[in-house]
Amino acid sequence: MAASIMETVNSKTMTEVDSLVLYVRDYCGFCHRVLRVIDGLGLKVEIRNIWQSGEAERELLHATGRHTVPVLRIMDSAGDSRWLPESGEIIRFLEARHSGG
Ligand SMILES: N[C@@H](CCC(=O)N[C@@H](CS)C(=O)NCC(=O)O)C(=O)O
Repeated sequence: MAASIMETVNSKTMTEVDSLVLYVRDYCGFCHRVLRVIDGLGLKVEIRNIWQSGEAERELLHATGRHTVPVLRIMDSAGDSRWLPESGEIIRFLEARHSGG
């Protein structure tokens, strides 16, 4: 998993990775951990709450087959999405993106 994250970071310039979406729900400590990092780094990330949006829930379920959050969706300029589960991996990705790496 770690290698694939770094592949994502390294194989695309940051301008090619054009949008990030974080799937979360209420009462999720792991989600809050990621949200705090996003806030701290000042990153622009769209938040989709799967308990508040049936559409968001369906998107997540379709992509991952599970309701587990947080999951980061990395959408590139070609319209392709990569889905990154695991709060620790998401935080590493966001920190690498923030540092331009
Ligand atoms: N190892 C995962 C744990 C994520 C996790 O346990 N999320 C909880 C909410 S805090 C969840 O979505 N549980 C419901 C489920 O897995 O269906 C991570 O670090 O992101």
